[in-house]
Amino acid sequence: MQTPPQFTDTFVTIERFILEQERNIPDATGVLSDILYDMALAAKLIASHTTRAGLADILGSTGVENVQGEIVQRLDDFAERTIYRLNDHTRRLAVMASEEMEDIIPIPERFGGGKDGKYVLIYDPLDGSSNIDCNVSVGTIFAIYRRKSPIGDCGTLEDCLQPGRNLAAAGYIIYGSSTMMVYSAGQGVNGFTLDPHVGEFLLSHPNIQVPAKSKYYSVNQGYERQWSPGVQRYTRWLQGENETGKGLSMRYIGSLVADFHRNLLDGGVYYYPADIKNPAKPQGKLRLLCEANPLAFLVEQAGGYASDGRRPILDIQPTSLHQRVPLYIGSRDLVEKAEEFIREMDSVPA
Ligand code: P6P
Repeated sequence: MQTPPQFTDTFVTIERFILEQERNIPDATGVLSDILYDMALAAKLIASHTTRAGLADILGSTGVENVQGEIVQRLDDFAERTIYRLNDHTRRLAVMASEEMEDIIPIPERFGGGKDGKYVLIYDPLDGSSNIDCNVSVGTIFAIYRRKSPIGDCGTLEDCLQPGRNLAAAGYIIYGSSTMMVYSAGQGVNGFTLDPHVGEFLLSHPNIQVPAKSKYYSVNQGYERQWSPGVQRYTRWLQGENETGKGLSMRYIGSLVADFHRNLLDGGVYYYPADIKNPAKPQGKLRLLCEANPLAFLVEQAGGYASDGRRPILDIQPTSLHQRVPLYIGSRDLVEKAEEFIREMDSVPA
């Protein structure tokens, strides 16, 4: 019987895989590997709570509003604290930034103040957390850069405001029917599934590539009237108003990591367009630094593409920590088609 494609014939833990990949980098010191190990540990700790959210007294919200104006759920508060506490003392980081925190997160002076940290960690501790109470998959997204400021100084905002092209590594964890960690350090994209009985992430999706044939498009069509004419026409094109007369199925979970993960494995496009009628969301809802950039890095490593509708996400020079950006991400041909319609039909930048 053929081995199912999602399983390999040898058990490779994420720790061993990270170590083997490190051996391919001549001047590697192991610091990036250690950060990736710690993200895998954070994933296990967070997963141990997401699977019990309905039972433990962790369900529901804190009643506190975050910098995005969203009510912080207890679970994303736990995820935030877990990632911070795993990384604040390791002397590997110059500085951190989180979707939940308004400003950069300095490394405490008692742990060196970030002066000897080589890397920068930017993360969304629990994306899609508004879905927690109805048991929909949620996810953690992370991006790792090399610092730009000199060793010996504390990390800075400029260390965080780097284009996605500079990423050293990026990944996400999806807490769903199983817990998976998917990451890339620039040598392709690999997926690891958590075996909760042994507490190990095992390689289950080696060398992920976006399929040539797409199955899905993912967008919240409830906002269709607020999109530009080019995006409205693009959506009809995806539905079958095209030379083939064939359309894609629509799948939209409303949890970015879950929608992205499905399209990465099955082929398709996720998009969150600019909202031309809502001054609160002129650039859409998603954040460049902790959502668009890390996923754009991953999708390009997997043969796909990510755009803001006019240019590659990875080429955008960030100007602020929480800046939002329209996002079109997934199969390259579908994302480039969105750019084509926007270029042809939307005179001003989307
Ligand atoms: P809407 C979740 O809040 C999130 O940031 C993404 O995970 C998700 O794709 C999007 O927002 C859903 O937004 O406006 O469609 O509910």
